[in-house]
Amino acid sequence: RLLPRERAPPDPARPLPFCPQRSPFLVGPLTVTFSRVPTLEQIQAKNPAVQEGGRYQPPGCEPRSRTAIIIPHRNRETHLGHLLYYLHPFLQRQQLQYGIYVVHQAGNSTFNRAKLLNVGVKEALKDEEWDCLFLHDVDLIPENDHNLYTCDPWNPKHVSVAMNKFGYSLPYPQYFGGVSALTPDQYMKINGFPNEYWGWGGEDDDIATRVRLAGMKIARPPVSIGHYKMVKHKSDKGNEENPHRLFDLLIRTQRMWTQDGMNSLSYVLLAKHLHPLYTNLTVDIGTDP
Ligand code: UDH
Repeated sequence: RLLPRERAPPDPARPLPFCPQRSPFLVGPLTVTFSRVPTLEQIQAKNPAVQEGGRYQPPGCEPRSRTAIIIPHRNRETHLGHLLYYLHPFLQRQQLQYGIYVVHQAGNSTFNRAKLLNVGVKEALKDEEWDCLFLHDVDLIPENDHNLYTCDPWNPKHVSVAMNKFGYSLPYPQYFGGVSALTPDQYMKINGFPNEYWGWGGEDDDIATRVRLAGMKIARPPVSIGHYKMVKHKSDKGNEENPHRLFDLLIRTQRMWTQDGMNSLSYVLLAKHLHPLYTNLTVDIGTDP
C-alpha cells in the first residue's frame, strides 16, 4: 500500500503538485460557542465547495490525506449542526480530501456506538480508498486547527486528548473515547471495534486493549492542540450505562477481540442518502440480546 505522497495523482494528464506539508490556511486556536444552532442551509451557504454527501477535495493540489469522518448518531440533530458548522471549514483549512458519514441507528433499542462505527468504516471503504478513518463523537468540537485530521502511519491515534469536560487533560492514561483516528490497515489489525457493547461505556477501554493486544501503541497529538469543547447534554434515553461494562465485558476483550469485530459484523443498511453536507447511513444493527 502506497503512502499518500507516493501515490500517483488521480489524473496523469493533469498532474497536481502535492499540497504543502503545512497548510497556509491554518489559524491555530479557535473560538467555539454554542449560543446559536446554525441551520443546515446556513452551513451550506458558508461552504460552497463542499459536494453532495459532504465530500471535498482541495483545489489546485493533491491532498496529503483522504480522510473519512465517521459519526455515530441518534437524536442529536442540534449537536450535528454545531459539529458540521465548525468541522467543514476546519477540514478545508487543512487542505484534506474528506467525506463526512453520519451513521444513524434506526429504532429505539439500546444505542451501540462501537458497532455503528464498524458499519461506518465498512460502508465508507466501499466508496473510496480512504487513507485515514476518523471515528468522531457528534458532541465534540475541535478547538485548534493545528490538530490535523490525518493518521499516524504506525499506531492508532487517540485525538480528543484535552476535553473541556475533563479540565483539558486526559482523564486516565488508557482513555480512548471521543475522537480517534486509524488507518484502514490499523483498523483491520485490531479487528475493528467490538459489536457487543450496548449502552453507555466500556467500548472505548476495549478498543484501547485491542490496540495493545495487536502489538501497537496509542499515538496522541500534544495536549496543547488536542483541545475539544463538548456540547453539554444529559444522558440519552436508550443509552443507559452498560451494567456489564466494568467487569464481564472487559475481561472478555482478551478472549474475544479476534472473534468480535469487523469479522463478525452483521447489519442491514436501510438507507444511504447523500445530503449536501454529509452522507447519511441509516442502519438496523439489531438489539441488545
Ligand atoms: N450518541 C448519539 N445518540 C445517543 C447516544 C449517543 O448520537 O442517544 C453518540 C454521539 O455521537 C455521542 C456518542 O454517541 O457523542 C457518545 O455518547 P455520549 O455523548 O452519551 O457519551 P459521553 O461520554 O456522555 O460524551 C456522557 C454523558 C452521560 C453519561 C452518563 C453515564 N454516567
